[in-house]
Amino acid sequence: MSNKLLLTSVMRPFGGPGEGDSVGAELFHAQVTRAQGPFSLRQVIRVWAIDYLAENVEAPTVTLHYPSKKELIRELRTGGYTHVGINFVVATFHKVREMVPLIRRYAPKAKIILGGYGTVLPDEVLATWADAICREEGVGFLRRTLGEDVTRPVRHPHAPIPSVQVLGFQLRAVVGHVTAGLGCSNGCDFCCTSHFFQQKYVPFSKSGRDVYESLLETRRRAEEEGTRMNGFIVIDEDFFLHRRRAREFLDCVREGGESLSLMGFGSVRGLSQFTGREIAEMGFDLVWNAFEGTNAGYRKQQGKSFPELYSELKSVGCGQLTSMIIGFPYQTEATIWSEFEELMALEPGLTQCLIYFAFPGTPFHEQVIAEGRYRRDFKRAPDLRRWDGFAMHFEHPSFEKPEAVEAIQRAIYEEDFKRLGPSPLRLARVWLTGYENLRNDPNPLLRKRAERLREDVRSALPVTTAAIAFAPSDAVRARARQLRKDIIRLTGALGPEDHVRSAGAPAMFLAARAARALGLGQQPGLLRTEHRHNGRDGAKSDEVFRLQGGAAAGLGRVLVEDVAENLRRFVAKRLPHHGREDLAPVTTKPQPMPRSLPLAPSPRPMRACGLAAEVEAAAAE
Ligand code: B12
Ligand code: SF4
Repeated sequence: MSNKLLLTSVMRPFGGPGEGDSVGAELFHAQVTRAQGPFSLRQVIRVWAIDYLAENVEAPTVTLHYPSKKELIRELRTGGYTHVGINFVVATFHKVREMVPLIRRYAPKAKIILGGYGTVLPDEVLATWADAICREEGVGFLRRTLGEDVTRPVRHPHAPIPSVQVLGFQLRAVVGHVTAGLGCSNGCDFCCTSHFFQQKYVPFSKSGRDVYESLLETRRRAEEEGTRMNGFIVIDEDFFLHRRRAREFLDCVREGGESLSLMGFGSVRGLSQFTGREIAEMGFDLVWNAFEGTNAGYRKQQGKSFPELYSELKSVGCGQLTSMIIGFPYQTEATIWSEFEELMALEPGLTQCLIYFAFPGTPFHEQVIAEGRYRRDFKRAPDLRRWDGFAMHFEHPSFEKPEAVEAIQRAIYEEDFKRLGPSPLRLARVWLTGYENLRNDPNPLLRKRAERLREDVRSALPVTTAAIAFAPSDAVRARARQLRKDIIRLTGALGPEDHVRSAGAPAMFLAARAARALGLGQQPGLLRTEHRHNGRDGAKSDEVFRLQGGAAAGLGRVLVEDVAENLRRFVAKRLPHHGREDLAPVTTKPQPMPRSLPLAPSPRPMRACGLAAEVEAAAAE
């Protein structure tokens, strides 16, 4: 029988009882701008892992990004699949345990393959839920598993996501994506992806030209399909660390003469190898940079000082998403707040604060087990749903109650918002500075950048009106007023469209607040793509707006699903809820990164709880 492959993310809905409220399909809203209410940036991110896999095997393949249980069952029933691959992380392993019995029931002949960073869990926890486990670069693994040619080069898929939605306003443009490589050689003690690949870097793009041309190629395809692509995300743990490749990329951009708009990840160590102007020429408007903690002592923090680096980047219109970690053993409450002050002085456009925690396979995991530092309840039955950076798993020398760290984390997000305000305006301020400094620059590429930044800045005008009306503090209100004045002063008076949008923004704010409070339209929608199947090869660019859920995913269906889910949660809250499983090997035994588990000839036996879930699935039908 020839192979037919289904690749899927875990199922929606997210945020059910016992699940971390950060565990969803969005980066900004769930983790970064979570305290910013309706000002929060909304952008559902598809699971690029399954896009890379689908693009690079020969078998006909379907991908499902964020299906509901019903949608998954429909696909399994009708698809005739020989293999089903699931991407998951540790915090969504409970969803895998719900999905596997469905696969066994509705596609009983299909082999189940688990992949993604959830596979750092040991075989004794995972093996009964899978026929194969991929703990390496997945394209090679999947080709081997399907008996395909493993020597073909890896191709980048056309896998755009919707552009960011602000106050419910969705620009009809998409953002392109390229993963330049996996893993990282910096080897920070807690870092799952670095140790997943044994601190080695696995490049998908060996040259800067490949990165550049892949970006242009995905945009060309979007344009051919009649959709505007107004920026790109480059996934690579530390793009700038690969100096030769990044420099070649810069040469290509210079040669092309067009100002690109990019978001990417860069450590101080990597970024310090380039000047701010070079980073601006490459096209970076936003760089995710790790602040961690002043005394964290990681190699990646070495280079220019934070104030020097940030002011250099801001002066050319490059904003920062700055991530901080709390819960390091050296930190007391006072240390955390003084480090937070340093971070606030940098005025990042976006701030993320996570609690220090340990994934299996990392040196930090080994260390906390050796020191017996896991909290008692985590030793007995760890709640993997909270392996999300928003729960304190350890005893800490300076905090009698570990939960106190979680309270500080909440306070940090709130304080960040109260002081610096909505992120769209913080970023607009940086882009305005870039516009002001570069509009008469002798370098034509940077002058083009200035013009592009001017457009972005003007699109923030409506947000200033909403912020003046609904700011979390007087300081933020004053910032919003000043920004509005400066935008008008530097980029020109409001046109009729600006007036209409600015007048409508407070109403959009209230509508977004109500939808959130009622739990309506907050889940992602299903994106289904077909490859080498039914004459299709991937989704059309404008189909990706469905990911944003709400009206884009079919308002009637979304409302029915949301109301049913709200009711289910209302009932579930009133029932005793445990949610912890006996998964003690995760917190009691050191786990060096286990190896991949190839396909076994016959299915592995299901555990009792798997069968119970199967019965439940049948009942739910
Ligand atoms: C983009 C991203 C997201 C996006 C998209 C989610 C997604 N599932 O892709 C969003 C913002 C939604 C997200 C959310 C979360 N994320 Co996230 N995310 C990432 C990020 C930055 C990039 C992932 C990516 O797209 N890489 C590019 C693709 C091409 O590579 P890849 O994923 O590594 O896939 C390759 C292999 O791993 C393998 N593979 C992967 N899946 C499969 C499946 C099969 C069947 C096979 C055979 C192989 C295979 O093959 C691929 C090709 O080689 C990574 C960090 C990183 N740099 O990898 C974190 C990361 C995956 N996220 C992480 C976490 C913790 C989360 C959250 C729990 C955070 C939170 N606080 O809520 C949520 C969970 C959400 C959810 N529903 O699962 C952790 C996972 C750690 C772990 N061991 O569990 C990571 C590693 C970050 C970190 N360093 O801690 N995330
Ligand atoms: S620099 Fe970032 S990606 Fe690299 S090892 Fe450290 S935490 Fe991981």
